[in-house]
Amino acid sequence: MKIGLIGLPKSGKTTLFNLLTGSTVATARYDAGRAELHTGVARVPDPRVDRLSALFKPKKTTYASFEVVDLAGIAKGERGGLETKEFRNADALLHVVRAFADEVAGPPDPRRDIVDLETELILADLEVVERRLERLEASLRKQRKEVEAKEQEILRRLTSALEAETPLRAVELSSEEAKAIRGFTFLSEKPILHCLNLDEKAILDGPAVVEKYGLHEVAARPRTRVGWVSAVIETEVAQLAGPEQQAFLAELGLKEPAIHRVLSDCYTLLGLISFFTLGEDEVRAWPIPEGTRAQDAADTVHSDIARGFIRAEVNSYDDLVAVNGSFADLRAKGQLRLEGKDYIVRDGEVCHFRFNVAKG
Ligand SMILES: Nc1nc2c(ncn2[C@@H]2O[C@H](COP(=O)(O)OP(=O)(O)O)[C@@H](O)[C@H]2O)c(=O)[nH]1
Ligand SMILES: [Mg+2]
Repeated sequence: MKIGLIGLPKSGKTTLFNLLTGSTVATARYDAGRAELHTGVARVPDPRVDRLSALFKPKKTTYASFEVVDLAGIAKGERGGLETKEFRNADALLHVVRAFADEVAGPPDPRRDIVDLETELILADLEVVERRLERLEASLRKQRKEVEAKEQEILRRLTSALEAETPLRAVELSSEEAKAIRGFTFLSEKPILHCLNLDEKAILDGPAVVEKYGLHEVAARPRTRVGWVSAVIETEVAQLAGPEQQAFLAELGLKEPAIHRVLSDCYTLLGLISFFTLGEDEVRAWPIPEGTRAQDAADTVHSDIARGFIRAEVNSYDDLVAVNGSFADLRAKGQLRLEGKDYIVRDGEVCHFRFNVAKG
């Protein structure tokens, strides 16, 4: 899974990238801020993983993670920059929106910046659709092919949506239609998190950004979330640990680092849930799309386990914690279930896969 950071130059993308991935890429106060491309891995904090790790004391603890790409800033009318394959390959977009005053760019206007970015995404998609429609028309004039006629029909629908300034993520498509257009990797189809980057002095406005900046309509759109962070102060928070960090957070009026929420927002936006595997070697959270079958969940661990899948031993996180990690107790209480390959794994379940590896 891959998240693409997007937004105007100087909105705080690289600052947020460093926070998300624990990197230390230089942020740009004065340069053009455009010739950049960094990738890193963000760990998704999960108190359940911490608890399981404390119970089972494995050699290694692995959190769910996703890849983050920090790209060049995209200013209004600069959608050429959206053509990079990193944008196209992203599973979701994290739009960093400046909500702090900047001496050059002036007072912030998050609503304007959100509308402008969405417009760029929509126009970029419209160009792709129109180009394809021209070719389809030419081809259909020569010879009518059913597949192409069908594609033309779908693309015409998309054109009217885009012309009405509706992002494609808000257009309802059948799974067949969605499949037919997947290859285009439309930008306005990707789920998006508009993350307002607040001035450190305004951090307590965080929970009220939707009201303060008039973003109700934006927040209500499908596969769209509005969140917030104050990237510079969060960088200071991240440099502290334990009681010192707690004390600093309390001083700021925060319960936990805001970046934790940004990470779980991204996770939710991607439609991901976690299942856990436990062992002496490793306690690990695995991200899977909601609605994943047990055999496909096994495949994220190892393709051999999926191929030789027999059964999954499944229990809930809560049940396991309630008996302090004793599988004997779980079994005695009938809370350890055996499930087949089509079982739909739910968030927070612990899975142990039984499999055999066929020879030959
Ligand atoms: N006051 C304030 N300044 C910020 C914040 N986040 C980023 N900046 C500043 O904005 C400038 C540009 O940040 P950078 O992360 O390089 O932006 P990018 O061009 O979007 O990658 C830097 O000087 C940052 O210190 C913030 O939350 N508050
Ligand atoms: Mg940058």
